[in-house]
Amino acid sequence: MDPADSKQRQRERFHADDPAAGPLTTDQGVAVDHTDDSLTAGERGPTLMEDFHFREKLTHFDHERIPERVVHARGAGAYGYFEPYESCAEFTRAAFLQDPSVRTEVFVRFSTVQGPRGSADTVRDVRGFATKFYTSEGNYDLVGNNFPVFFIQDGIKFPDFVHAVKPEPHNDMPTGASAHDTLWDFVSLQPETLHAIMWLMSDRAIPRSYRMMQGFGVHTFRFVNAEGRGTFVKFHWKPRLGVHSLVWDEAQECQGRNPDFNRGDLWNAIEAGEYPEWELGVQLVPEEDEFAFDFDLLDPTKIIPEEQVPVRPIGRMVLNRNPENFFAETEQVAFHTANVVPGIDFTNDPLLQARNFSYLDTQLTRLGGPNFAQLPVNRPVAPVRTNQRDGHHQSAIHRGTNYFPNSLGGGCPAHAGADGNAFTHYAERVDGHKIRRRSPSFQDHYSQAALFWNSMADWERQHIVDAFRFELGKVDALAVRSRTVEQLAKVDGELAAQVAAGVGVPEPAEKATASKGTSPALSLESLRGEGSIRTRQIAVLVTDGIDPEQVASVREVLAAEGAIVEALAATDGTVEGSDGERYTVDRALPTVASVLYDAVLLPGGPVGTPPTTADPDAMRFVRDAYRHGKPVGALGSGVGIVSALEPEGLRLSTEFHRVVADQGVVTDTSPGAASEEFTRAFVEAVAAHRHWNRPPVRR
Ligand code: HDD
Repeated sequence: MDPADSKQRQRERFHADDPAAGPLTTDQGVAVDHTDDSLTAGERGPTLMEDFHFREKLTHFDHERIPERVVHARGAGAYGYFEPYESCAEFTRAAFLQDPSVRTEVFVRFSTVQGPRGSADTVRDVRGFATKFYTSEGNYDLVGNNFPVFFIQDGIKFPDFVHAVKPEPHNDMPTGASAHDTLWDFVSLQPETLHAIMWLMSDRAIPRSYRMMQGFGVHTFRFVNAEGRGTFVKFHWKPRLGVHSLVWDEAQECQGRNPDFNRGDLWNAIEAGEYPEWELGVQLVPEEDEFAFDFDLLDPTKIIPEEQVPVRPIGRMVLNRNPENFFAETEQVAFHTANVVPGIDFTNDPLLQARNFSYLDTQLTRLGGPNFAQLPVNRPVAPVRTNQRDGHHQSAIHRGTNYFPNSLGGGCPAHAGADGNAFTHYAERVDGHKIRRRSPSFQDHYSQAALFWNSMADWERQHIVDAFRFELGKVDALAVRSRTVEQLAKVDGELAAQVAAGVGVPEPAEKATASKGTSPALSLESLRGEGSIRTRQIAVLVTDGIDPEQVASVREVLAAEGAIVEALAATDGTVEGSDGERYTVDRALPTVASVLYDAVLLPGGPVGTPPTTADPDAMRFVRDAYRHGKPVGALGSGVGIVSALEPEGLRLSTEFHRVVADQGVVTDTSPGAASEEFTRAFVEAVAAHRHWNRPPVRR
């Protein structure tokens, strides 16, 4: 039996399938013959208190909701496994990092932070990336985000920060958005937010897919090996598919077209057997190098640039199973930074220290008492033997004694012996005065914000400027806009000037650019992944008269490369091909939009077919795809559709009967089946994800 299945087998014990035979019953098992009408005094009379079935049904329903998470309320989760590439015994004694042949099951929950449970997926926000490893030594939770830095340095500021970013207290607006006065008021007064704010304004805050984003443990943690030697460690998750993002205009449209864009993408990929995969990497810093950096390792607003300490890959995680019940699993899962296993320990990062208090505390309320570790998704696969008893929702019938030491229970459970695998806290020497003061080593808030800015490609910078202009443009208090721009001027003068010009405030006089070199690893340009087009959604716009051979020739290649191809037409049903046959349409254009696809292909009809510019939905589709930097392929008379957009600013270079690939627009006016050259160029354009070297298109 595969030990990696132990969590799945444990879950099966909790499946509650209705028995195949037998009638509907009450919670007490009494058969119910009629659940459609209440018990009333006469046909038109009042409902009777006596109706216990009515009362039980309504009472249960009335209590079906639990408090949503105060942050990260909206999420999507999946099960999978982790396996190390090799033993990490040199650095840590954590059992799940020792043996490449041992798989450890995991549950991962991705989330947005600001919005409530029912908010849209594609908002501008940090994404949570929380992993629960069900290890043989107990649960280990790596509760990370898709940014490597946080907005504040000390957890005592967390309520302030969250109050500022959440909807405003008087009117509960805006939902799922940071573009409002209170957040920017806080930012402008609290420069430690700036580095994370740069990430928030970048395309990292609008991921194309949970499967295409990085994860970070953020804090410096500590590995401890069997000899008790500590090594500082930062955790990185890197997606196999590369890191890809949406563009802001598209992300906003997606919020309406498909609010479940990211959770649906994760669910569908797993159902289709396209299991998302991440590599776990670590940056290791020997303890003697603690002070070798120009920032403090304990400061969670700082990264260790990868060029300074390379990320060492240590294993991979695959998500291969969707939950069976959203509430039972994804909603009730409880992560906690203090869920560590022997070999992984904390540092004195004041944000981490606060988190180690907060998660258990919040779960007591959210999950209604102290027994939530018994919920199937939270149960460790390692044996649990505690003297903790009673409390709300205790579902076990414990027998025997419940205190230590005892003789009446045979002394059980006893302390783990010296040779056992007990967790022993790292014996760090600590001494100092009690003070309430931020360490002077935490004071530089600008250098790494500048490092991030310096490391961006031109198009990434443009997107950052646009994001600042959008966000601050929604701020009513002009003083807040100005103060924020003044802060930006301490990061980079050019950035501040461009933002100032967009939001109607004066350019700051003082521009002390905190130039700090570059870290190429921060740019999305360096994170494209393996260049595959697997699971990319490609729309093929078809209409009557289409050349079926042309469609089939491209479709076959795209499908073989793992892309998901859908034929869209003005209406559902079928279209008539140029051969007189009818071909099935996958979706009607009015039910979808370009923002739901990664690329668009426009096949044509036989020689002489006029371009299909008539359908306004099709024209909008192509224009949006182009505007959002997406690959556009056109064949035969389909090229006519693309060229019809030229007056709108689209630059198109086509040559008669030749494949031309320019700025992600791939064309060939030849009739008949697509050439290999065309399909190769189109696949390459899709693999590149987006093309930013296009001139702007009129909106
Ligand atoms: Fe937190 C949830 C990640 C700082 C307090 N946090 C939560 C979740 C993630 C993170 C991914 C959702 C877990 C899930 O899916 O259930 N939080 C982070 C990261 C942080 C961070 C990466 C900084 C490095 N958090 C942070 C601080 C505090 C909290 C400083 C409080 C002092 N976080 C919470 C919480 C939540 C939470 C209030 C809400 C629901 C929950 O814990 O279970 O306790």
